[in-house]
Amino acid sequence: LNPAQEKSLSKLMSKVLRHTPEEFNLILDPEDGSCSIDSLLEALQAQPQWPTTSLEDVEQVVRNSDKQRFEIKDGRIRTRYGHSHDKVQYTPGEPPAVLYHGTNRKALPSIEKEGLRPMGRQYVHLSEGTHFAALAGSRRGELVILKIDTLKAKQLGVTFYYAGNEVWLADRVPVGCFMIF
Ligand code: HQG
Repeated sequence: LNPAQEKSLSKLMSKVLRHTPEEFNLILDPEDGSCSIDSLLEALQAQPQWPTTSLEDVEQVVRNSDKQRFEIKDGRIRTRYGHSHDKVQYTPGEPPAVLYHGTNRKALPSIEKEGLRPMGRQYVHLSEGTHFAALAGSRRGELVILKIDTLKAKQLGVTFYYAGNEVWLADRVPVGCFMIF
């Protein structure tokens, strides 16, 4: 795959594994959101643009994903985060004292009023460093990075889940435990 094809296949795999598996006749494991690599390959190959997709192509996308979006284990594949579809189960974890969330200037008034909500996804996405937050927040306009005081959040009833590779998830982050970084 050339870089453009790789990006395009990565987007398709994200769509299948995060958002609309049923559209591709796939059923994901309700616990971890995984499916067998074989069934993913079959689903991809059924797409007009991807009839010859190979295991090597999928492995290339997984290996080169800048944010390590995918995980392959025991012949199965899943996305680590980002799901809008089923609520994948994560184990609650003990986050570092500070986490970051990247958003855009236009969303701020609403976030300052109602806190961070998952919006179209199952969880609010947070990160240990500012890099991931900056990538996320820059997609929709002027970047604003929020700094979350996780101890305060826990006192307000927030549970944090670790999705691996510096990414943390929460059902919500209420007002009173974050500020502009
Ligand atoms: C905002 C991508 C108004 C929130 C990214 C965000 C990330 C509110 C947007 C990952 C709000 C939701 C996740 C409120 C939150 N009022 N706006 N109360 N609460 N928001 O895409 O975190 O490349 O669902 O700030 O880079 O941006 O696809 O979440 O701007 O890593 O792997 O509502 O997905 O990764 O947007 O992105 P999203 P996100 P990939």
